[in-house]
Amino acid sequence: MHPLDLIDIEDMLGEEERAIRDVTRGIVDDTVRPKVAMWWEEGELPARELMTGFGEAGLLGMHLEGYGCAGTSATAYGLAAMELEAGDSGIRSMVSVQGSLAMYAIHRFGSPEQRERWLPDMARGAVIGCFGLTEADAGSNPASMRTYARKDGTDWVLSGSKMWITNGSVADIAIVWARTDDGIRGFIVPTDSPGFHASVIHHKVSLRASITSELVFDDVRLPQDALLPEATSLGAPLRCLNEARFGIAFGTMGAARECLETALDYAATREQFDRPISGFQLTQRKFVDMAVELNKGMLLALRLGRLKDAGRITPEQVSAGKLNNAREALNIARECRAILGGSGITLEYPVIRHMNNLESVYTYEGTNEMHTLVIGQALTGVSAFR
Ligand code: TGC
Ligand code: FAD
Repeated sequence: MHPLDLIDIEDMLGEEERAIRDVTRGIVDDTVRPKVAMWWEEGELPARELMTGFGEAGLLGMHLEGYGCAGTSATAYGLAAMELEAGDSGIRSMVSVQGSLAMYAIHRFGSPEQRERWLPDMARGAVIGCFGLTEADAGSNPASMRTYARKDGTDWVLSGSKMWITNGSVADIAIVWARTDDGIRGFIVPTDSPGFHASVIHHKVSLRASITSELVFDDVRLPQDALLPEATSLGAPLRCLNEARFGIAFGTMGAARECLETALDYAATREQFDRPISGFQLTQRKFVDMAVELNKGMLLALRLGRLKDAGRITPEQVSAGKLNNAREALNIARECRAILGGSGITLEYPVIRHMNNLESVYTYEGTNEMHTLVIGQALTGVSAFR
């Protein structure tokens, strides 16, 4: 049994779930771990090459049915997200945005023709998607978005901008959410459309092994069949977010596990006051608290997986997973960083990279406060957002 698996969670996984997790771990070992610190330092990564590899491995939109998708259980998808994020949150993000946001939007809200046109290529990683909901002035409150699509004959004309868009500058298509005279609607926007501009956001000190972009739509003309017919209100993008938030509940536990493993190894050999620092009671208390939180977070994620596979998961339950596991993973990463002392501030160890990444994870897909208010509303029946 893995020493961090205090309560034998392994025993709760099915054979196929373990196999998918182990294969994903192997892919991360081979293609991510050896280079990710360099990508993070340089702020650049071979996104297209990675996406093709993840597509070949069946990781893109893996929990979706048909159209070349692997059709695995939600739990297996979560376990894969955990392994990807043990490599780097940016790598998990790349896969989440492709599968849980862009592909899911088309799968759930697209026409049969749109699904046939885009999903098989996206599952292979040959077409990269991004998901544009957030704007510079509409983050936690996407209902206040200003991007507007007006009808012009049978066409649509899209104007406005989106901010903080993962995969934005490398994407072939963008799922763009826009205000229309008929409420908030979603559009599949080829990124080579005239008037579409994407620019990379530089100077990030978090999620550096991930492409984050600003998108600008300068009267982008789209045919009628760019519209996602089944997405008829803000509820549609929020439903997509549930998918990605679910993956984050698992993924963050991967980042936390990696930090904890690193700190345990380090503390076993690092000596001060003539003994390994792992022998100090204060250090052991930290390890115990972190390992217990990791196991609780894993249990929570797994429970969400089982609920999702049974078709019974609710948005509030997903919020509980995202809220708790992003928060606790960040706490674990910070504590592990401290255990590594001065060595903890370098990229020689993965801990500070995970710690800085988790600041983004804490904020995106609904901040800690948004998920608190979602659960608060479920508990009290009172909305405290506005
Ligand atoms: P509200 O009036 O409550 O709801 C509007 C409609 O949506 C429905 N709804 C949901 N449906 C499914 N899942 C959910 N989680 C839902 N939340 C709400 C709701 O029932 C209603 O339906 P209907 O039929 O009555 O119209 O909306 P609100 O404007 O008050 O907002 C609620 C709030 C604050 C919870 C929502 O705006 C929110 O979640 N804000 C956070 C925004 C956010 O998370 N943005 C993420 C952008 S994408 C991203 O960050 C990608 S990061 C990369 C990666 O994933 O790796
Ligand atoms: P704000 O909404 O301005 O919030 C600022 C602070 O105010 C937060 O602490 C927040 O919790 C708090 N706050 C706001 N309202 C309330 C309230 N009612 N009560 C209490 N506190 C409140 N978006 C996409 O659409 N697609 C992507 O692919 C994507 N990728 C991202 C990648 C990265 C690296 C990052 C950092 C962000 C990404 N986002 C993406 C955007 C992300 O979803 C938003 O940053 C997030 O939703 C928060 O919005 P904001 O940054 O505008 O912060």
